[in-house]
Amino acid sequence: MLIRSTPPFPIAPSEITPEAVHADRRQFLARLGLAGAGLALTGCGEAAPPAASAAPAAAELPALAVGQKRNFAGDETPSRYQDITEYNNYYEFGTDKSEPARNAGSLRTRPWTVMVDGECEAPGPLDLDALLKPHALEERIYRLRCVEAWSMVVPWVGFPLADLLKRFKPTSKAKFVQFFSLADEQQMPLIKRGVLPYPYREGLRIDEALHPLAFVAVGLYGRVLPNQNGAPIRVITPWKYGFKGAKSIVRIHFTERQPETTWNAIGASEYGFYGNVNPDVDHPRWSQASERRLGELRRRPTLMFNGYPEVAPLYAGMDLRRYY
Ligand SMILES: Nc1nc2c(c(=O)[nH]1)N[C@H]1C(S)=C(S)[C@@H](COP(=O)(O)O)O[C@H]1N2
Ligand SMILES: [Mo]
Repeated sequence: MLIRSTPPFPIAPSEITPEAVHADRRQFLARLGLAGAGLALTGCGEAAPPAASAAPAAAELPALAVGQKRNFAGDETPSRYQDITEYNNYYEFGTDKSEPARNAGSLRTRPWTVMVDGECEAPGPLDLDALLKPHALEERIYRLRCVEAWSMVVPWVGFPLADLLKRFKPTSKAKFVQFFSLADEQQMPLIKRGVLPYPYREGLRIDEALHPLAFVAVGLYGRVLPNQNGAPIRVITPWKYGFKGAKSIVRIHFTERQPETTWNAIGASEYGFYGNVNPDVDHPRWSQASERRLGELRRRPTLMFNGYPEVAPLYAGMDLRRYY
């Protein structure tokens, strides 16, 4: 007999059979050419330091008019510009951390259109410049913690995600919002080879997306976002693992059902839909208790919600070991 407690949200990770997860994972590794090689794709927390490479120097990117500046990382020092822009995860441009900086020069960020659809009263395609126009830019220094157990501190430039989403008037049925990255094989070398199921997509519960910490980034260190960091527009949810923040967004989709997300589809046991940073819930293949901060020698303890406890009420009453 199947006894079901009513889950607060559909399709809990635990409802997916381990067999399905393993099959997915094998297929995924096969696509990467890694099956049987005994290679872990992620968890490369001890990868080589960023190589000096072709990333444009900060001074080459246009400066942004930044108003308010706020530090959400306590006394922690922002990571070096070079580390932030030459050590990236952007699989459309390569799976090695140094590849996005070398390959993302082919990304054209204008003209750029964002399609907004689903459960909202004001859908439609929006030209990026029209989309950005009403928003005053601010700087927010946030920690960024990758699920692979490395981290950095980034001075993002952008504006609250809630301010953007409210403009589209989500309906009462909009329980979730999904973000799609560009998937253009002309501009992105790895789309055709299918390293991930593209387009890269991510999603948030609507109340998470409307939380004041959820941010839209269009720049860093006072300048336009380098392509490898997700230009021209990306999502940042600092209390979640980095994979929750889709880069180079071309579509925003409001939906009633929990949407499919790229990493969760590949391996739900490894990459939960929630993706909240949690030192007590280990990845099946490594501990999440500590992290390697780029530019530092000693590991740091990982903080619950990445040091943003103000998001805890979003998860009141939820078992964070089950919904991870
Ligand atoms: N489209 C897309 N978005 C993405 C990724 C990706 O591969 N493709 N990687 C994610 C992961 S795993 C992380 S840790 C962050 C890294 O952002 P950064 O390179 O700006 O540090 O981007 C996220 N967004
Ligand atoms: Mo990540």
